[in-house]
Amino acid sequence: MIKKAIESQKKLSFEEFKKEVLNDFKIALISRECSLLGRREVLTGKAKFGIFGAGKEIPQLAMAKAFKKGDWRSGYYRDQTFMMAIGEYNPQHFFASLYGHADIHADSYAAGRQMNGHFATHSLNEDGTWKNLTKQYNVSADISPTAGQMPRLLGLAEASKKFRILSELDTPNQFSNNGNEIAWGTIGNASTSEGLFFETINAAGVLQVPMIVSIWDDNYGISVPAKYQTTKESISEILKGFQRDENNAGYEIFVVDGWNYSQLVDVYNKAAKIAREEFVPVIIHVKELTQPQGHSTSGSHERYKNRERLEWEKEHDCIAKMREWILNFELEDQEGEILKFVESEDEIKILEKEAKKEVSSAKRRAWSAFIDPIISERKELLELLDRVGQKSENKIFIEKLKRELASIDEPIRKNISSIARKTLIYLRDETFEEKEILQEWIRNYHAIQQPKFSSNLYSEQDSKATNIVEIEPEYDDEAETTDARIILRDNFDKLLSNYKEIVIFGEDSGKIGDVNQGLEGLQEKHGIDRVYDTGIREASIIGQGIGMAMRGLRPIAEIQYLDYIFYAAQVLTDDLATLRYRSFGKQKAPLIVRTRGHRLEGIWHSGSQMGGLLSLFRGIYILVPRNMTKAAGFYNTLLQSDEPAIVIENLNGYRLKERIPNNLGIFTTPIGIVETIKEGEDLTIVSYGATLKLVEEASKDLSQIGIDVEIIDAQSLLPFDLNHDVLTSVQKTNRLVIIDEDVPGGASAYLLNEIINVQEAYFYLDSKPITISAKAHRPAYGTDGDYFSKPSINDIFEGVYKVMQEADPLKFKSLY
Ligand SMILES: Cc1ncc(C[n+]2csc(CCOP(=O)(O)OP(=O)(O)O)c2C)c(N)n1
Ligand SMILES: [Mg+2]
Repeated sequence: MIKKAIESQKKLSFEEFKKEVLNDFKIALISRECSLLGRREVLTGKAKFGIFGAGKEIPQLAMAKAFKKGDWRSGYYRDQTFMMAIGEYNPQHFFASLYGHADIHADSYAAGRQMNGHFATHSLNEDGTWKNLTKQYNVSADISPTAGQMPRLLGLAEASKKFRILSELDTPNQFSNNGNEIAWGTIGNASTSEGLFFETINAAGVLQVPMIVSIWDDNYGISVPAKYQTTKESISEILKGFQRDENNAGYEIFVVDGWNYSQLVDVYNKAAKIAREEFVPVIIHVKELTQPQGHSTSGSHERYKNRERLEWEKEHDCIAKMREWILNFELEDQEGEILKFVESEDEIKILEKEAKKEVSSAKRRAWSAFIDPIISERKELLELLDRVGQKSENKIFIEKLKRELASIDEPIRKNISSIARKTLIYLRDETFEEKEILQEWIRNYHAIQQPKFSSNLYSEQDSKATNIVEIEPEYDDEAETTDARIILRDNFDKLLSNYKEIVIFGEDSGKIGDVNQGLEGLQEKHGIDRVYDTGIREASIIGQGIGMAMRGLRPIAEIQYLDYIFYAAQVLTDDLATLRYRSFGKQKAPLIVRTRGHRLEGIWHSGSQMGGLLSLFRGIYILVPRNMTKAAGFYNTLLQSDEPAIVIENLNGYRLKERIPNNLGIFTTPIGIVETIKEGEDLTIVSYGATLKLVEEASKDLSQIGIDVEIIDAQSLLPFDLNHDVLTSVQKTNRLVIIDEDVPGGASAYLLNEIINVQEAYFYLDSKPITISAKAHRPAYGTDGDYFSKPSINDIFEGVYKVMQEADPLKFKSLY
């Protein structure tokens, strides 16, 4: 084994090998010391919460050795040693993130937005352009939900395959070197109980992508032991069916003890070779790990581990084991000389001392970088409050607030801001110059501090999707009308030709060209690697898209029906929607999700659950084109930008007739802009999607009795009406009705809030604004089910009529 380890070190001379081993050991010691001191920082109140990598150090050293520039990691909160070993993390950084230092230069992973232990590298330059990802280590930004890292991992691995086999893509480029990159996943043993783990494992086996999943097995998930987590208490045991053989592609599976440094180095080298060269996914089950400090700072493991287990963990602590190995290591060379890593234990003790010292001085540096600016902000405010107090009749109260702020040992910005704002309450009846200075100080303080916590939900670059200008569709004089799906199909054809980085995939998207044939014939034309079928697994379809988009491809992931998006909703809301925000704009995944919904019939085929999506998917654009030309225009817009979006096509619109534009692939539908599709004087109706057709029908009936409505198509729900065109309309009509087929209080309530609260249309209303929506239950099946569940033309007519009747009861007599 030792011989092998030496060979696998590429026959380094013993001195070099020794240096590397001791260097690795030192990294492990530093990492452990961080965990120990980190816990203390939480217990003494300097940090709020901590989750650390203690007990998992040694396998991460081995993984780091096999991890090359250009590779990607999608992992979880235990990987601090790996991050240190690849040089992307140091103790000062560790403490900065523990303190929640809201500065990207201090906490370069998340600018204080994430709990510690959530890692990320920077894929983007300051101006939002891509860095050369082949020249750096890449760590996709971690998320907290257990196994949430798995779907994205699949896409990161699949990207390598695309870069290797798609002849259209020239490599090497800034994203890939002929697809040589491995996507490395890490996951805790208990998290493998999640559906996302199994779904991803199956999908990667089908796809045969260069993915290596390490399972850090410490026998527990917080307090719950393997007996309650995993059949046979062994994940590698139950995954055996995935093992490849002569007849079938599958996985290579390794099982290794987490404290055995030399064996780990050997396994990781082998695994990397298989994944990189053969494109075979690999599982490494790393057993016998421990958790010497318990799960996190919020609890102690003595509560749920018995004495034997605690004893066992002490004996099998991977650092203790490596220490023992280093001490006892002896190798006889050809001349019969005994080679050793250390002459005596003292050398190890020196390393241990150095690690302690390094970590504690890094901690002090991180703390002062964190607290010093806050202290000087407090000082500035205290001086100002002093001046304000001198002038105010409420001096006593202001002095009290001042003392309160001054007495806080370790102030945070909340303390500063809230004392400043409370002071203003005492000054409300007074006027003097210092009060104005204080008001200005508070405004400035918030202008500086708020973006630290709220920026980068969407792109803030000039290239953002809402900046893409509208290009209208153009038509030849003799333009034919056709089934609308043809417009989509021919537009996708143009896009696939124009953008070599596009891949489109989903259930039935390949061979038959999707269930509504919007991709008909495109697999034949553009190849099975660009337009393709997937298994029925919505969450990992989205993961494929996220991972590939993070690596410079332009995936269009299809969710067959909007009703089934909830299988992927966790991935969309936790991963895609937060990516730009949680990485402080340093990572992006411009994924386009294509789906279809609205107005079909039945509990699971009516696709109108917009309110839920609007709440959960902030960070993703939500677009609801009323026809296929509009939809095609949205795809064209999105591909000119770099932000994620969901486009919800109209399920019953594919066979309706539309004219074919002559500028397919070019015309754009602007994002965040409404369209007035009928002008009118009496009342403004805002609606979207398939319901618009009913609104148009009802408006004809209304006009026959002298009610002239203006109809506005929202088109884009997130964001909505950036130009406030609805407000302009309400200023004219003074009445507002919002109509959709979502539940009461769903998307219609969202639109009402936008129009009344944000646009402040209430100033101009002469009637109560109303919403006309579906019933609270899911829509029943069939035409009657639809009629009695969703707003009908009668409902729309009567709803609008009632508003007019209340306004002018003499002219419009009650219907009932
Ligand atoms: C979806 C989800 N459920 C619950 C949690 C709370 N939680 C955080 S870590 C954890 C246990 C994970 O155990 P394991 O995967 O074995 O990793 P370990 O912490 O042992 O390394 C749980 C239940 C979570 N983060 N996400
Ligand atoms: Mg565990």
